[in-house]
Amino acid sequence: MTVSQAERIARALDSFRIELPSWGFSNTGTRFGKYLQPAAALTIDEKFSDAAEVHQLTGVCPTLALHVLWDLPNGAADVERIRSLAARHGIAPGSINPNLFEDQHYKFGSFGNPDSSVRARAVGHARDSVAIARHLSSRDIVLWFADGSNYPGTANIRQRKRWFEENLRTLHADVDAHQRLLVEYKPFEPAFYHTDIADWGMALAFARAAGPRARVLVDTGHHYQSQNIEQIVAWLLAEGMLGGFHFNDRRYADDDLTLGSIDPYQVFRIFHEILFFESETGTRADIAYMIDQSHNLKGKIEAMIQTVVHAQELYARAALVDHNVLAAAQARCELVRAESVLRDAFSTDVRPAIAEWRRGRGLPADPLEAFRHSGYLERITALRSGRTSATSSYA
Ligand code: RM4
Ligand code: MN
Ligand code: MN
Repeated sequence: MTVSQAERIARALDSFRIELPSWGFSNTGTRFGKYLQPAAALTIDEKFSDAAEVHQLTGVCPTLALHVLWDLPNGAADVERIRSLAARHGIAPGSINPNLFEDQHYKFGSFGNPDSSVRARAVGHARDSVAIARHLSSRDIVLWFADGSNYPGTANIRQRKRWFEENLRTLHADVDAHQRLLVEYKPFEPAFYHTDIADWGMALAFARAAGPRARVLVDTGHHYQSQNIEQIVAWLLAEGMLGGFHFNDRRYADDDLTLGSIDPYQVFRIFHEILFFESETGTRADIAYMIDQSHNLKGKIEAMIQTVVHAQELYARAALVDHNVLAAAQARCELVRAESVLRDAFSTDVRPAIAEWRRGRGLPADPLEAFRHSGYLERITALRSGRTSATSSYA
């Protein structure tokens, strides 16, 4: 590793921040059941505490994504409580996630429900979420909809599209100049015939229909098998419409596995497209990098640290791509040379350089080891065990 490579890595990591999900610290499971962990967070206080532990060891996770129903069950009335927890733990509230899929009213949809009173209720909840975000100085409101249908002929797809456009426009009118609406897509589940926002094209069309403060959110687990995700990322960047990511990995469906655990090269290629865009345009892409993982079997905090460390390694490797050599090889159609530029960067062991970067910032060189020796897990296990989980989960 040359000095200039180490500097490139340091520069890249200096500006790479990752948001943690509050729901990733609580007891979640599969649709078949949950294996409860004695150390899992039950309260929002505990979620902030766990996030602070991850941030303290990694130094790059200053924000916590919040789910309105789970973390602010009383809506705006809980804002003060969240504010004081954020101050106490040194973790700022991150993206605000409305919940439009658990309420019994949403059986046939939320923004796309044929019943106008249910649509109004859904928009009302989303507007409350925008207000909560404003009170918490959170920038992004992440919109994920379970809306869809299970059988052919049972839903008017074009009519639902119109309702979505209408409702997104209404919601967008509430968004102030510092906020953004991030529209997430997902091909299937819980709906198994059609999903109202099934792919990036639909999310892009809806974001454009909503208004200028709306962008697309790419959840890396929300694609069909073998989909070229980095091409989607490149297109959204070119269109100025990439707002953020939900990091996770998948083997089969929306598995919510650890980022890069199945296909690290895929994550590397996504990061490469972003960094290539930034160096070509001389601009910084305004992207919110967020984790959306629920660890069923792994220890929650340990898995979160592992994810952050892994994301940093893949980002650092992507930062090693020599864009000048790559552009020249692409222009001359030197295929093997061009591909090798990526492979060489991907094959580089960046861990010593990252450890150095951490040491230089007063962080533990190996956050996972540091966590295992911190005594935090033993402390919270003793404090938290013996209680029964009262939190709901979507899984
Ligand atoms: C979805 C999607 C959303 C998350 C919900 C609970 O699959 O990934 O981001 O909020 O799950
Ligand atoms: Mn997601
Ligand atoms: Mn998901």
